[in-house]
Amino acid sequence: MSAIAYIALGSNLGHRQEFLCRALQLLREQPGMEVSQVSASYETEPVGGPPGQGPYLNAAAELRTDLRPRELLQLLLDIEQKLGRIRLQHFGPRTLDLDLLLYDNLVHNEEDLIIPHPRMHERMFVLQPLLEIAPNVVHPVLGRSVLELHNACAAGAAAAPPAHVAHASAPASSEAHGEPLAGKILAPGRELGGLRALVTGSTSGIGRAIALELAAAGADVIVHGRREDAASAVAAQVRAAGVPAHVLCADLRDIDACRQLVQSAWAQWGRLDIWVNNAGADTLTGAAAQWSFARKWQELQAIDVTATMLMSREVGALMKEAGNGVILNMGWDQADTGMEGDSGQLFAAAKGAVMAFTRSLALSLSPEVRVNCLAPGWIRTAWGESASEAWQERVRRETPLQRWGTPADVARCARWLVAPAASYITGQEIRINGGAVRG
Ligand code: PH2
Ligand code: MG
Ligand code: MG
Repeated sequence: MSAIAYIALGSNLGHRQEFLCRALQLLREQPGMEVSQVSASYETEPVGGPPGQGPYLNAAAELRTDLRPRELLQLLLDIEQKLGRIRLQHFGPRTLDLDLLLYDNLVHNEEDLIIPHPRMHERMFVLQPLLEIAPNVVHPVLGRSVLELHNACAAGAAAAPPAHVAHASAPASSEAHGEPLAGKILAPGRELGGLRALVTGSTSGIGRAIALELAAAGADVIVHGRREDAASAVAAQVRAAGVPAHVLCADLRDIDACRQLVQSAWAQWGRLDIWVNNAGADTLTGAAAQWSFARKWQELQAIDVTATMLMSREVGALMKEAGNGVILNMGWDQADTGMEGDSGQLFAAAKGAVMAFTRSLALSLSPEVRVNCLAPGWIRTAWGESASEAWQERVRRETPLQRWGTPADVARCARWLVAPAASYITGQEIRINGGAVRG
């Protein structure tokens, strides 16, 4: 018979998110174990331990398991060992800490295994992530829900310690017990903290907005473009958000360059969690506006379609093997309904292919990797800036929200779709078009 257990994950050494992801992956590989929910990761202030240690990344997970409590504890210890945690110093910095918080309604009190975890109710770094996945679960000793415990802890009114642990040996630490806001959340808006992302075509427009939005959410970002100078300027803006950035240049019309980009990006940080296929051919502005229909199509097919497919497959296979990842593609809101004129024909063919590809790739890469597609409508980028008054009028007329979209409108949606908050969303298209309903 399967039990529901909740665990806390923490890391404050090395690439913290990677340790949390790898621990979850090892749990998923365990027979008789399902990792049924995972919270976002929270950057938290270290509680106790030696001075000068860096902030923790904390998360919580829900497990459905056939393992008995002791077997589960042993598995958690084995995974900590495997991922290199060395218990040198009590409460000292660690690459990975896995704590068993709750196991059904079990109350268990032995020196080396206390359930519920004796300090869970006084630690924001446990309660905040747990709140996301188990707000209504009741603490079997305190008789209060996780939501109630969280609110009490946030208000600084830590609940009385559970009766069954009152006599348990206290940890030899400098931690002040019952200290309000123990392990407070340092950066609540950084739901992508520790995740590594690459955004193709992120030197301008929608791609740049997405790169900066992911950085604002805490992700490390690789900026890709064709030109080093433009990419470096965006990378500097990414770093200004307080996260690492890197630049990779590649001409995506070259299929070898596509593969090379994925491999270099993966090697850069040892893995990638988020890949955004934003790059697209601009056939509307500059010299390209005068190209023949056939030449425009060649360019769109190479960059929007072929590069997206090849890179998604390449990075998707690596992500699937690593056990997690998110891919986001760029479609177009009028691909399904059609739009008159050369551009309508060209974009419908290119972006319709990307949207159809997205659905099949999502099926191929499930359940480890999520694949979705944004379908922007009239977004004011380079072309929108210079479009004629007639176009400006048409955009207003066609758009219930009566304005152009902005790159930031698209980027905010991208930020949500790649985050753990969207963990049940795959194979979907989201139109970001101010409400236009066509067809
Ligand atoms: N774990 C500890 C000690 N202190 N502080 C934070 N913020 N997060 C933790 O996971 C943590 C801690 C001992 O396990
Ligand atoms: Mg701990
Ligand atoms: Mg522990």
